[in-house]
Amino acid sequence: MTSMNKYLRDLESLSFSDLLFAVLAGVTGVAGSYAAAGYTPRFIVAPIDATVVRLTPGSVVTFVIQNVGEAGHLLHIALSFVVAIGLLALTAILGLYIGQRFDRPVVGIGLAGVLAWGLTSSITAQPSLAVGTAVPVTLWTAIGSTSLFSPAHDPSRRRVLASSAGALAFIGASFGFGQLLRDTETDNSGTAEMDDEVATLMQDAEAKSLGIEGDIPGLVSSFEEFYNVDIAEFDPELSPEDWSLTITGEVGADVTVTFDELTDMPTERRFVTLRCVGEDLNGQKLDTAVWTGTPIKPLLEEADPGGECGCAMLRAADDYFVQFPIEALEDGFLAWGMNGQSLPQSHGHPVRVLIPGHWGETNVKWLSEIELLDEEMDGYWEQRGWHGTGPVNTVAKLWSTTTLEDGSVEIAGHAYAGTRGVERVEVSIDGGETWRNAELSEPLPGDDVWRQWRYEFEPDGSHDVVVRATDGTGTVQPEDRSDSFPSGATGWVRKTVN
Ligand SMILES: Nc1nc2c(c(=O)[nH]1)N[C@H]1C(S)=C(S)[C@@H](COP(=O)(O)O)O[C@H]1N2
Ligand SMILES: [Mo]
Repeated sequence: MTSMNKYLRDLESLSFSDLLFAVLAGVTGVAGSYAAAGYTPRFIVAPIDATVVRLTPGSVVTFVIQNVGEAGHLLHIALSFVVAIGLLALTAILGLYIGQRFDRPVVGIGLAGVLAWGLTSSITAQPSLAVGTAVPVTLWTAIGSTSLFSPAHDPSRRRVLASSAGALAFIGASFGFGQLLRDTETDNSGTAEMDDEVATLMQDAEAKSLGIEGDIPGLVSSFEEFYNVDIAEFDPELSPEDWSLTITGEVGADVTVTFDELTDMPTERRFVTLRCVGEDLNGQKLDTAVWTGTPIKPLLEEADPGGECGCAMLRAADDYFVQFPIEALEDGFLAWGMNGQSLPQSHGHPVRVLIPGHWGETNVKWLSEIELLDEEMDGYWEQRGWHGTGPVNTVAKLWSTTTLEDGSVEIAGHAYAGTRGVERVEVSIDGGETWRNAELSEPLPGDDVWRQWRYEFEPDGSHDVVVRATDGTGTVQPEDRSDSFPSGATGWVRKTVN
């Protein structure tokens, strides 16, 4: 016990300069990892971030989505950086302490390097890339030790300045290097040639897009426009060779399909629209692409689903999971292409599923497993309070307002009602008193596609503009407003136009 106390007293004797060098070790260690791995799942912050996301209580996630919104992911990524820096700083502290305690600086320096390397390799499972972290940590522990064992012991201002400048230069260089890796490595899309059939569909969409003056997507969203919702900051990196899908659980027989087997199945191209349950009423998490893939039904039939609940859990390589009825899954489409290119990493490379007319969260990216269940279970978002596994709500967006050269006003947007289809969009310029039909784009082939609408009027002072859609069953989009949480936003989009 007494010796323990003695160690603790020694620990207290660690000076401000020790802490400074430890923090420099932590920060440059993270930078070194970035230089070696880029902004990929192999970067030390990535697995830490995945753990932070997994451990964050659902109520906190929901609060952040509702109150912080898009910037919310900055909170968990910042926390993950701090954790990574702190862990590496600890290895340096330990090295400094041991070196000082036993008067063996070299042992302490070596220890810090080995610990930093071991820690990074065990977190990232990348022993060789972990050297990128170990080197700067070792270096700063060494510099810290020399200052300790120098007679002056106290770092002069000049020394601190020089150290900080050195660290900054290192971080700068690492950043440049990591960025270079990021640019060269991550883009595994764009390998496939656009086939004729996709090209024809894209031309069809182009031809049917309304000539809208305002700056809004056409009937097909480009890769730059297409929204993204990911539970993880770092997308899984899967090559087609690594990928397979297993259908398991309450089945007659497990079925596993590889990428080559999948793409040998009958190939189709489909327009499909996706919409996130978490978006605002007039939000932009609503997009459409031409997807290349194959229907899931033959694979499901081969597995011969059983199970009491008639439901399935889908799982993905990023540990995402969602459960919904087999009935919806049966109409699913396994997609490996998007707008004529192989599926981009951020949209689920190499394979995702598309579930017609259902909220985005059922459209699992990086799909790895389908488990048929006996009992219903919550998925990732349902555990966090959302109800987003069913069919989408009907909505007409008002995405652009443009004053034309002749002084009239053009308003325009997109409308979507899942598999019910959009039959009509109406506009009121007097707050809902009177309604007029908007111009609608010709429907595209497919039973889960949005349409564009456009309306022009002569302004007369200020107008309370309202829009609403009617779906293919004749049901008008409900007027009652509700937030997106938990079941998707409802109500009519309104906007004051002067
Ligand atoms: N594996 C995985 N699949 C996922 C998600 C995810 O985070 N991980 N997000 C879901 C949600 S909430 C939505 S709205 C859509 C978004 O698809 P996109 O990013 O291709 O637009 O993907 C769904 N599929
Ligand atoms: Mo979503």
